[in-house]
Amino acid sequence: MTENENITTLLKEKRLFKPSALFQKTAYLPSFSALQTLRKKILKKPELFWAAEARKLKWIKPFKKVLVWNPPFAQWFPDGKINISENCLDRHLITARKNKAAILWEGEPGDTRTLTYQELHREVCRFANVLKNIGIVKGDRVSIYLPMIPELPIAMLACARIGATHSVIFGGFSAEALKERNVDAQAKLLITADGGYRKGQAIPLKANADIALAGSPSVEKVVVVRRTGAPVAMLSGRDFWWHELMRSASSVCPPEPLDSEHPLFILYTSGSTGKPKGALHTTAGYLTQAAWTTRMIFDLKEEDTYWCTADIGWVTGHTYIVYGPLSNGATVVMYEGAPLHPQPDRCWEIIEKYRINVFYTAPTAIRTFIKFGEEWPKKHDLSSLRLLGTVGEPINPQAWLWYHQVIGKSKCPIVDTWWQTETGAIMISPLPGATPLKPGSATAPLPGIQADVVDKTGKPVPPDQGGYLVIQKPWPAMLRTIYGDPERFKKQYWSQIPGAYFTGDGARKDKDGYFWIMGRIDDVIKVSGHRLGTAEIESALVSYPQVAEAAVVGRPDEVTGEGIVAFVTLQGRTQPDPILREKLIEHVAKVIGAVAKPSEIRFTDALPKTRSGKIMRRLLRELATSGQVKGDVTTLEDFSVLTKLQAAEEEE
Ligand code: 7RM
Repeated sequence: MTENENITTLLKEKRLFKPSALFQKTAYLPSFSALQTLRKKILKKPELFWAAEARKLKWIKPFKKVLVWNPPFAQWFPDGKINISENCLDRHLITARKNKAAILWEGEPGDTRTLTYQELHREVCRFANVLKNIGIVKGDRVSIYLPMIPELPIAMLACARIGATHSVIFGGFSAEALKERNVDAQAKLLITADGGYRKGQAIPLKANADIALAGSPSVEKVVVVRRTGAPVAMLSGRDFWWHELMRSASSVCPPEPLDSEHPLFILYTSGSTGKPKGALHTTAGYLTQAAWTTRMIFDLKEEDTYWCTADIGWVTGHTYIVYGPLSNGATVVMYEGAPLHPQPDRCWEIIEKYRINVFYTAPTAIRTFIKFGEEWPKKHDLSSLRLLGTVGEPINPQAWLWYHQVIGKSKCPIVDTWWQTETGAIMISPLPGATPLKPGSATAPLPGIQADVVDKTGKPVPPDQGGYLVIQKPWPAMLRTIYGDPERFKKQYWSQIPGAYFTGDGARKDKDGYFWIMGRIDDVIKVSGHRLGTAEIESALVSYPQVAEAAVVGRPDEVTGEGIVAFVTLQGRTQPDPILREKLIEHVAKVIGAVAKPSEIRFTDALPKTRSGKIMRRLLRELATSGQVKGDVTTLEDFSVLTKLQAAEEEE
């Protein structure tokens, strides 16, 4: 389905799904009018609402100031002191949660581990002492490059406990990408593993890390978790085994009192230029919004078992596997491997096995499940489910309805949650006991969040007209800056639309005020919910010796949301051939990671450019999508380029 068809379908979507009386009976926010009352109450002073939520956390020193706003720099609860790991762990140990499962982990091969809150606390304290013993102090940056194993949240919480700032790098990223992030963050320590399992294979993380380390001079030490047992090179004096360091580590480690604005983590994300941006998130505001959204949007109850299928290497995993659920004392399922391994019903098997109540996944996963057919979920008892969620990209109404009927048996509300790495936590979403749902719409901004769809001057556009999605007031979990580059932070987010944070997304609001996200308007593409910059992929392609120029565009894809199409021109006399095509695809995987592999490479003699030399990606996008160019071409410098590209299209 093309983008336009999709939007047309969305425009026609008129169905409304109201929360059932049964769901409302136990919901925290049990009716539309309760939501309206809450909205009205906090509309004028949203910061007082967030302050009341913040006070529900455990503080080492309570705050008096709520918000200091020197646009675009915000400080939330700046005079308070708090520790996130204490809020996620210690706080529960004096309640009935102390022996409750915090993490139910399942490895891809089927091995399992359970960590109760008490056990998780012990492991975190011990690893926090390991960090101290090897010289990590408050303020240091720690890179974490791990598979989805319990040591990953343990390492994050241990950093948070002593005030080290973690930078988690998705295990699917390449050595190059890891190196770039180590260097940008000036990380002092790297935590990695011998490997991790994915699709039945052991991914060699330590081997990748070794390549990265050759170019990461700031990294002094490396801690290696044994996961697969694969042989790895250990450099004496630099590399240490996790289990050996843990053996002698004390399990007593009081949480460090940290300023509310202490940097909790950096998470790198793609933007419209080649260099990934390190979104910097801090402590108290982030946790306040993470905790509130987790509780209210997932309507999370003490007895629930909750599963978010994201990888912790992306922001969804940070907020909705680790900090949000654990600060609420929830039981979290964590799965190491691929969703279709060994068979397409692995997810349904896990839901049945752990009797999962709340399930949060991505539209691309849902579309993949649809492709494999209903017989796979039908083999399993999914009756424990009571709430479903989606994140990462717009969900097409067809996929929404399948999810609702086949997985949710028409009784589970679906929360379509819109947010970004930069926003830190969910911003636009239904509240499941209160909001009538329209398939394909993330519905409305949360109470306490002021967002709108505006034109270039910042003026709200009329209903059903497309515009820019902006956020007009600071929110507690917002990124504070781009690590090491406050100017870029200002320019990127706060200078495009007057007086507002620009999300980079296009959207429209319908007559009922429902938000419909229409996708990115900049050069960011989302492949299977993974955010990639076209500029990054282009620079990877151009770093290959025979490539002269490259232009990368996204093309709508039924399953992955978008697919990557690369237009490539070659150096000198190099002739295009299928082997070179394969080599280029592998090269991109090596430079960025397998997630960034182009699904198609088209060789061309020249790229369409404007007179000032800018590549006209819009034309390429049209070409890649529909095979034709119908849009305005008046700024094109050389028409013959386009003619040739179109002719090549017809040949293929
Ligand atoms: C959480 C995450 C952010 C971009 C964002 C949008 C798109 C995310 C939705 C969505 C439509 C949604 N962080 N996006 N959620 N589009 N409906 N519910 O994905 O930084 O990786 O990406 O993802 O374009 O700007 S992210």
